[in-house]
Amino acid sequence: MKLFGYWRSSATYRVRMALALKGLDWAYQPVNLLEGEQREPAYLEKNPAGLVPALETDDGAVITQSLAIMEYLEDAHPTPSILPDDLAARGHARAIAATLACEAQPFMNLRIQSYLKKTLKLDADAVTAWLNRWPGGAMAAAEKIVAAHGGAFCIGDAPTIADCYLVPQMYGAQRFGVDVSALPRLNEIYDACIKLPVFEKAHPDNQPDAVKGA
Ligand SMILES: N[C@@H](CCC(=O)N[C@@H](CS)C(=O)NCC(=O)O)C(=O)O
Repeated sequence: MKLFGYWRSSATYRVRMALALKGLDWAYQPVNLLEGEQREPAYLEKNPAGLVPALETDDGAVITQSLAIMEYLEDAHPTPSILPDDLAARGHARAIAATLACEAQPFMNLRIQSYLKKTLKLDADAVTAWLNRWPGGAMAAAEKIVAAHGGAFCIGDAPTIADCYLVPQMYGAQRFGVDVSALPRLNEIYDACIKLPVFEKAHPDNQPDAVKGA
């Protein structure tokens, strides 16, 4: 399997975490977002949306969208599962993943940030307020789901797909100045996850294209 991604991309980080939980080997093909490589014709053939990640399977299929990649990994390699056993808990885990994927992260994406700053000419304070309103609001909703259904991790006492979405979202929130101080459960689980050896290789700083001090 080959993962097309970028070291600091939260969506790529999610997939690296799922691959780690499943103990799968994968090759890495960096796509430099700051150089615009995601918009080059060769990459657009793989992912017409011009976004990372994309996963090329051993059969040569290319799957895009982190949620679809996660479901592919779960179907192709069911054990160990990244979903809870209980059906309602599965639903909650997927709800956290979707809340962060659909309602939080898109507002932090490079092209959206670039539009806010360069086209709409919002200053730094206005951008920070925007980020706290939208991703911050979605993260507050995720906090409530976790408070109702979580344990040592987002759902239950083992990491699931929900944690694969939470950790990169918290990492991105710290980078972009989203105030997460009022989200105690998300902070606890983030701290627990980043200490787990299984996730070490997935961390942005440990990718071959990581830029030190960036
Ligand atoms: N919904 C997509 C989001 C992917 C996404 O937003 N990728 C970002 C990096 S985290 C990207 O490639 N941005 C490039 C750009 O904005 O030009 C997924 O979950 O895979």
